[in-house]
Amino acid sequence: MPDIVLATLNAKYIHASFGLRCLMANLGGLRERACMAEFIINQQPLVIVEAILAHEPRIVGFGVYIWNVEQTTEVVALLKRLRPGLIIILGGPEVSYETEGQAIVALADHVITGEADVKFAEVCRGLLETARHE
Ligand code: B12
Repeated sequence: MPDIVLATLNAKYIHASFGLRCLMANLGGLRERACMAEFIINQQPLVIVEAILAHEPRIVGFGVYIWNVEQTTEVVALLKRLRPGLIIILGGPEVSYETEGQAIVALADHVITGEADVKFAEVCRGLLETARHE
């Protein structure tokens, strides 16, 4: 089972997420402990949540864009209700500027603004290391 799930809600099935693929490619040694889970904005939040939790991850990273912020907020709220210990990391253009006051940011554990190719791997490595020593 992967420790890290990289997820996003695309607007349509044909719009695959380049952002997630960049993060995945830069995970280094953590790549084998991660998987991608892409959905579309028309799917029910509970269906998305079930699919993510089926992987039994410790960290879920969401790519947040203008077209999915509403639905992703619902998904993150549900995940936190069902698995309060699950670590949620957000990134993407919709959470990269003026993040204060955003409902989704208040629900998340970490937000990485801007390009996260290197930073996402660093943050995950730190979090998984800390958990191992607790
Ligand atoms: C290609 C593209 C599209 C494509 C495909 C989108 C897709 N889902 O793949 C198409 C043509 C479909 C498209 C359409 C639209 N787009 Co567009 N698009 C782009 C564009 C030019 C490149 C995106 C890209 O692949 N970048 C390269 C990747 C590697 O970067 P990235 O996605 O930003 O990911 C990085 C970070 O954001 C971050 N990150 C991403 N996900 C995650 C997840 C985690 C956990 C973390 C930590 C970090 C993280 O790290 C990544 C690597 O550095 C950008 C502009 C740009 N220069 O980025 C606009 C952009 C994403 N689009 C934008 C908009 C507004 C739209 C439209 C709404 C326009 C319209 N009015 O119709 C539509 C609707 C979207 C739809 N229907 O899906 C805005 C989004 C603004 C926002 N706040 O979200 C952007 C930023 C352009 C802009 N400056 O306004 N778009």
